[in-house]
Amino acid sequence: MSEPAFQRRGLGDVIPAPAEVRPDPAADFTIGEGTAIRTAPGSTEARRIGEYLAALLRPATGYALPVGEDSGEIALLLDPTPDLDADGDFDGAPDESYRLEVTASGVTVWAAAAAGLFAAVQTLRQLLPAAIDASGPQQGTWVLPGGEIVDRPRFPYRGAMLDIARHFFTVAEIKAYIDSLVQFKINHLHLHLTDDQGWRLEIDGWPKLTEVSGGEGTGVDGTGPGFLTRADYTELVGYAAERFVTIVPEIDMPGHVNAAQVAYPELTADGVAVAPRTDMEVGYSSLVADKEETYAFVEDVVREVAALTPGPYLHIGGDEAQATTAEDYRTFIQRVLPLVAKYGKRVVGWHEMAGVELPETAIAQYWRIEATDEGTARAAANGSKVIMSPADRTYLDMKYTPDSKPGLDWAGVINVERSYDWDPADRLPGVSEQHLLGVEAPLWSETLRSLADVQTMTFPRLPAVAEIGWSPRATHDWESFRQRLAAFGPRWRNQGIAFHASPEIPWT
Ligand code: TNX
Repeated sequence: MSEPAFQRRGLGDVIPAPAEVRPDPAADFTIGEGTAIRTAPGSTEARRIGEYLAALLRPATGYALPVGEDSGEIALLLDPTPDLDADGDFDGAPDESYRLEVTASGVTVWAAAAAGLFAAVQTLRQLLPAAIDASGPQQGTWVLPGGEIVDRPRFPYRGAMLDIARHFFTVAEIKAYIDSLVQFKINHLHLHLTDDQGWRLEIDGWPKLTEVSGGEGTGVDGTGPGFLTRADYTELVGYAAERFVTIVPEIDMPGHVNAAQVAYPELTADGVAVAPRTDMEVGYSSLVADKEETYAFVEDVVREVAALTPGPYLHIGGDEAQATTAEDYRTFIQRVLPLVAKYGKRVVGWHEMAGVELPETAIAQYWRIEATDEGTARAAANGSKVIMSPADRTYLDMKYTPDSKPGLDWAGVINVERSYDWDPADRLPGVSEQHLLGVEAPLWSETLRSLADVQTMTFPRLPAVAEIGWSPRATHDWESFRQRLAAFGPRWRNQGIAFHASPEIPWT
């Protein structure tokens, strides 16, 4: 009896679209019983990525897929000589470029750095039939389409954000989220750790932040309790790093601080305790700009978060500070910027922060729906980088349609085409390609209650933002994208990832 054939994939059937694709249908390679994985001699990183690839392929193939340095048809090699990175200048970000060649005798990946091998492995996974993502053995032939891919990212920063303040998600849930994101070459996860309804990271010396404001009854409608211990956070940062994801921690200030003020009344103007809040209102709480207690608190938090975070960034929020006067906002931000620098981190803030003069190392994250923003444009002109997260395109918490659930709709409803059909270099006057660090898709959690909710809002829109961040502009094509996206239906089902079956996509 012959084995049932799986649908053969095309070499370009990948999200994000690779920079260069040269198919050679005469050069298909079939992974078989005896296939082995060979990794760059002497590199523990390459070896680890080889094991990661083997672990992805073993369940569905049922093959042993041994990993070693001596022989193997699938080779993951480090080759520092050819600089595959288009301009090589990525703000010190790791080189994620790679070359992948499939011939009748095997697959070879070359990358200058381990991050590129990891990116190539994500491509390789997508080149196999969807059945590869099944959790148990599948009958069929595992054909990889022949030819060559040369690939590199357009922007060094391609992020997602998860709000664990309005609703807490556990370490296991956040790990699952990371695993779902890296398949689309997302390399930053911004964690919104604090807000009016909850404080989700344990801080040395300030135990009530999490004891009181991370406990039972916190979160929107009181349904999202929980917090990360320092050990939890460290575990997450390590898990992310193994997948070439940088965690960007956010402590939102001077607004969005009700939870902190519930725990520590000395952070309010009159020192009187405030009541916990579980509603969805914004813009009513503020740290006090002219009180020294404020800065003692902020310095302790910044020092601790910086010490726990190996990545270069620390996000200080700065959004929706309607309860802070303009003068106090300026005073506050100008006191906090040097604190972040003192503890060795590069500051990121929502673009309201750009209303204050910033050092050029500071990064502004644009989130609103207006067509212009003076502060962001000025910051860009002064050398600051910008992360593009326009709410009407990238906000994963917006509804897909007026009646879809969960979700909000203040920035409009966002279908897949809307999340795909825009370009970050055209979004704001004064902010063009060279000013951009990249793009990020934030997921706020006011209406989310489970990991399935997180996944449903993320997929299939996150892949659109991921492609905008990675793929060359010249590859941008909605018709091609929706066809490529259609193939993810069975992949997500096999992986147990919930998704919204958007009617725009011709799901297979
Ligand atoms: C605006 S975006 C906020 C958040 C809300 C979100 C809901 C931003 C910087 N602030 O406080 O959760 O809208 O979509």
